[in-house]
Amino acid sequence: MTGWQASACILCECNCGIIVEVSDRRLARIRGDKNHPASRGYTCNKALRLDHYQSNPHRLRAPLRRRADGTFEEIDWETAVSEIAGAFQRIAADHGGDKILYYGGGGQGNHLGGAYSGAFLKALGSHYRSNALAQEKTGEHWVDTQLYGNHTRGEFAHAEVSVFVGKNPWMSQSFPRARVVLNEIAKDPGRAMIVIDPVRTDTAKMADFHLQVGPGADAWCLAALAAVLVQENLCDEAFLADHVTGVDRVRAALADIDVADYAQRCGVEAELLRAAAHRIGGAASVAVFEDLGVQQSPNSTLCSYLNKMLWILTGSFAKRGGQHLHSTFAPLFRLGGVGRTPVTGAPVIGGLMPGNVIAEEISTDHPDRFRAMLVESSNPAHSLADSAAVGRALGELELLVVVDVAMTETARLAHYVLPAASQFEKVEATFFNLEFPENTFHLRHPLMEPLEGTLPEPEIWARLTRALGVVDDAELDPLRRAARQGRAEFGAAFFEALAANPNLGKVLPFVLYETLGPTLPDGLAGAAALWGLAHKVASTYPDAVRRAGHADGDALFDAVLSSRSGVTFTVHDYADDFALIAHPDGRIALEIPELLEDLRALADTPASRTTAEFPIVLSAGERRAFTANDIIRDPAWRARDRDGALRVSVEDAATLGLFDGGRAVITTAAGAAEATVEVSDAMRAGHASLPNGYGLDFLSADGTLDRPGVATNSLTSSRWRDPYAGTPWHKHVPARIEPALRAPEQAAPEPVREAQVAAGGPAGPPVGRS
Ligand SMILES: Nc1nc2c(c(=O)[nH]1)N[C@H]1C(S)=C(S)[C@@H](COP(=O)(O)OP(=O)(O)OC[C@H]3O[C@@H](n4cnc5c(=O)[nH]c(N)nc54)[C@H](O)[C@@H]3O)O[C@H]1N2
Ligand SMILES: Nc1nc2c(c(=O)[nH]1)N[C@H]1C(S)=C(S)[C@@H](COP(=O)(O)OP(=O)(O)OC[C@H]3O[C@@H](n4cnc5c(=O)[nH]c(N)nc54)[C@H](O)[C@@H]3O)O[C@H]1N2
Ligand code: SF4
Ligand SMILES: [Mo]
Repeated sequence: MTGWQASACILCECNCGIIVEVSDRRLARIRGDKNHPASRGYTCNKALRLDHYQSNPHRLRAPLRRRADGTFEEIDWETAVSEIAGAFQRIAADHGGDKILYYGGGGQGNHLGGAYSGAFLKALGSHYRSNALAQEKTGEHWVDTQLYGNHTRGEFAHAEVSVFVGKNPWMSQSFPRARVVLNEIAKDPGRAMIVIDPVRTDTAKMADFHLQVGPGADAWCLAALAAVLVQENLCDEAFLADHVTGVDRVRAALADIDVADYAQRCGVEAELLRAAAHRIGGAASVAVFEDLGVQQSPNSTLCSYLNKMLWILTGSFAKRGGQHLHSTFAPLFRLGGVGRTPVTGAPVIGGLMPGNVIAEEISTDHPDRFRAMLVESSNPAHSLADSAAVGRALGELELLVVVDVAMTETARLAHYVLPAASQFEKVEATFFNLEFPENTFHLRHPLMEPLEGTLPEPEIWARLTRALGVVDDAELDPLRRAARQGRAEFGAAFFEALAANPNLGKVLPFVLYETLGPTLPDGLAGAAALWGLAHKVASTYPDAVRRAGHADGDALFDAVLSSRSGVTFTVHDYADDFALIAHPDGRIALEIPELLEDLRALADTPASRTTAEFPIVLSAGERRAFTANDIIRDPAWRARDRDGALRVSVEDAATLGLFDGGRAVITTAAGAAEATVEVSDAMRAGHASLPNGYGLDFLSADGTLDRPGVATNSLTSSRWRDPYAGTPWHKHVPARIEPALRAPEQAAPEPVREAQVAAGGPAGPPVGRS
């Protein structure tokens, strides 16, 4: 295959469309794809370096089985599939299928595999699961569920006032064309940006109002903002009367707040805070984005609740530039109430247990402990709090199977490692479809054949599910025949087969892959599961799907298959927001009693959680220009910040005796690590930050092991978490920082790596980057 081909960047949830020139299996040249309906040619600096993912020397090339001495041997796929299926069946028979825990299911760019592993797990009777969303979004989801039953997204491209709470979109992106949109807001005197962040981030520098809160003090700041709205009559009373219930109790709680006192406690000048509240209250539209700065800090769930007050009290809903409910191609969370984990009784929200309790749910003699774990496209041994405890727990499992493209920290602990084809070698897609009024879905076609020895996940899961023997293959023959006849025939046969054998319903994606899959165009068999989803989408949002130009589910499925750059699958009217509220009365239910109690308790709660022993707040895992979770392992992909510097304030540097480029030791309750120091006037005194995605092992071509930067979760503790959602407080780790005693290490010179960057990189300036 040659020439420019459409695909997408896989480094954050935006999944910007790119076009790629492939040469010798490398992503030789990369540009933004102007035909992508959401990104329209935009990329950030990171997309151009994706070949460091594709051509990573750590790529797995054969299934691996661990020997008794801890080393691995290569085995063939047949052996791997039969042994793994057999081992899981034994665990299910001995202890029950619910003792098998599933972690992952997709990173920033790949969610198709997770659609199929679900069938394998269901067939085994496994239902407990977790992934990174339970390290960030489950608290917000719990709040969303009670308020309106769905996820919301701000329409920043048109919002008069954009509010970013613990969110640095200049670096972390997360909504379409983020830097273009931020520049437009900054340039337009009629619009405003409010940033709530202890750090003067690149986004904060562009803001009209930077509320530089003390770390962890957001609850007081947000409560005061909402209080000003209530106390100074800035609410949209007509909207509240028509569309919101439970307002009175909320209003009463906010009316009591001493704004000046709360402003002081959160470290923001009362006048600035009031001015920001008035800007919100006077705007025609307000959109709010909360992210890790609050989701991974104390009072996280309360903060999720409070920041939603800003747009609900001002009625910034169901109108251009406001906050919106939106369609989904496939939901990221399961519906239903809050469950409990078997050992610690931790909350299971949206079907996900907190990552922070996983080690405790394994390392115990409790009869209901997890015995086996399946990890797909995730690196929990590195990304979960308290890596040491997680590593020990994974080591105690009777069976650990990892599916990944690379030999990760987690894979090294596994009994079996299965090598997946990369995201550019198979059909892929994500379900990060979160926009309104127009929502898009992008099925990426393979750019090349899978690397020899690897398989796409849909094929891996089909082989494993087949090996379980839960479906009689002959039963699928009528469906195979119908699929060859046509889509309509297949649809009819499919529902007939389901009615006749409800067991097929348990393994639907598998059935679709086995029957419809072979009839799909070259290399797209893995898209078969989307047929069912396309029908679901068309029946859930019939008008919006038709407005987007798709007559029905089959038409939508065909459009998804044939469009190389992505399709718009729903086009909503603003009024549709009301219909997307899940509550039977169609109203937002503002009162959440537990959280109102917490709101009242703020008056008597100290904001600081540091101690004399650990006086500095460490943000463990900041997004920077060259971080991308654990997706790219080769440190050469970074054009700068190779060591992942520890950023400290000018004041702290002076007091602690730290200097730019020097080394510091960071000690927390969980552990200690050494980092290179960067003294930064963007940091507040008492606050320091380390980037995410560092401290990964990298074995270079010449066999030397490299592990630049700090693996942040060597410093985090699993008990340090939100009481409602169990989400970690990674952004708020009390720490002690001291100059390292030994001489600063010389940064290793890396001529070879620079050459690799050149080969993988240049494609002109990034489109859309200013
Ligand atoms: N470059 C890059 N982009 C990414 C990623 C990446 O790895 N690299 N990862 C993607 C993923 S998985 C995610 S979840 C998103 C996350 O995106 P963000 O949440 O924007 O990323 P962070 O930098 O982790 O945290 C955001 C901000 O929180 C601030 N913060 C720290 N403590 C506090 C506090 O107490 N209060 C407040 N208000 N703010 C605080 C930090 O200073 C930081 O600016 O980014 C996505 N985009
Ligand atoms: N201390 C601290 N910890 C954090 C955070 C923090 O800010 N601070 N952030 C948290 C957040 S928000 C997130 S999202 C998580 C992210 O942490 P994880 O959920 O562990 O995900 P990633 O780091 O993105 O790892 C993705 C894995 O997928 C693999 N992969 C890539 N492509 C494919 C493929 O096609 N198939 C398969 N099977 N595998 C593939 C990569 O090799 C990599 O191992 O980290 C969390 N942990
Ligand atoms: S914003 Fe940047 S990292 Fe995110 S998908 Fe787009 S190009 Fe990739
Ligand atoms: Mo994330």
